Amino acid sequence: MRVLVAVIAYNEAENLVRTLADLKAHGPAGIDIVVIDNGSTDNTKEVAFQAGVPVVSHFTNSGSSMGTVTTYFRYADQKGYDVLCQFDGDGQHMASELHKIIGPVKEGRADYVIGSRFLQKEGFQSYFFRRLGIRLFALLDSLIVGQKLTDVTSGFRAYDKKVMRLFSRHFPYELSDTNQLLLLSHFAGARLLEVPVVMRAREKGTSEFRSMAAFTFPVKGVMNILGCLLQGRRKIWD
Ligand SMILES: Nc1nc2c(ncn2[C@@H]2O[C@H](COP(=O)(O)OP(=O)(O)O)[C@@H](O)[C@H]2O)c(=O)[nH]1
Ligand SMILES: [Mg+2]
Repeated sequence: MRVLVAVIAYNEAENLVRTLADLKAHGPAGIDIVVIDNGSTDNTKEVAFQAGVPVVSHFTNSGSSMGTVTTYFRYADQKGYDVLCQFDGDGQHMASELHKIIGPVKEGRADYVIGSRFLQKEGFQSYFFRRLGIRLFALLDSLIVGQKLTDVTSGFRAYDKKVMRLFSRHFPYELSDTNQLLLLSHFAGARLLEVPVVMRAREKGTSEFRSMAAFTFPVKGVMNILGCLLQGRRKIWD
């Protein structure tokens, strides 16, 4: 099975050096890596080149990390990967934890795996207000999918081929939050699974949720959930 780890990065030159070194030293054997650079204005692209990792670079910044999601789905689908993982370029995710999200997809136990930092409550647990927002959306998403989810904004995820195709071919435009990813996958028939993982705090720079986005995030989230519910179930796997 061919596994692709898509490292998403926007102005992460400083953190990306360590992220790529960690992936090479502690990632599962045989994985391919690609950096999705969201129009960075620093040396992000050069850092990836120097590490010998292929880069897909947006000409301009798409406005949020979700812009990179559409790009990696298309890249992985076009190149025929069997498993695709999202991995943040800011160093919060740990290469040694990758097997936990890849395993269930490889073994055919799940189509969409979320690495949750709240299941074992070890490592970085995020900030109070962010946790509050995550709780609200975890509750709403859990009610809709009929399954308990805890870390619904987690960027540490693995998808199988069907989910890759779903977003690459049926939703080839930019999505605006993870509620959409989860609900549209669920409505299409994906089996979701959360597994416990450990994350670290970001070392340099700030999160995209620590500015105005902290206020727009809940509003956008509720609108996105309503939008997904209006679209309803669409069996568009095949
Ligand atoms: N802020 C921001 N991050 C982006 C963007 N595109 C990709 N990313 C990457 O998305 C990942 C997660 O972003 P981050 O702000 O750390 O969000 P958080 O970890 O959920 O708090 C990081 O690796 C960023 O470099 C973007 O347009 N804005
Ligand atoms: Mg982060």
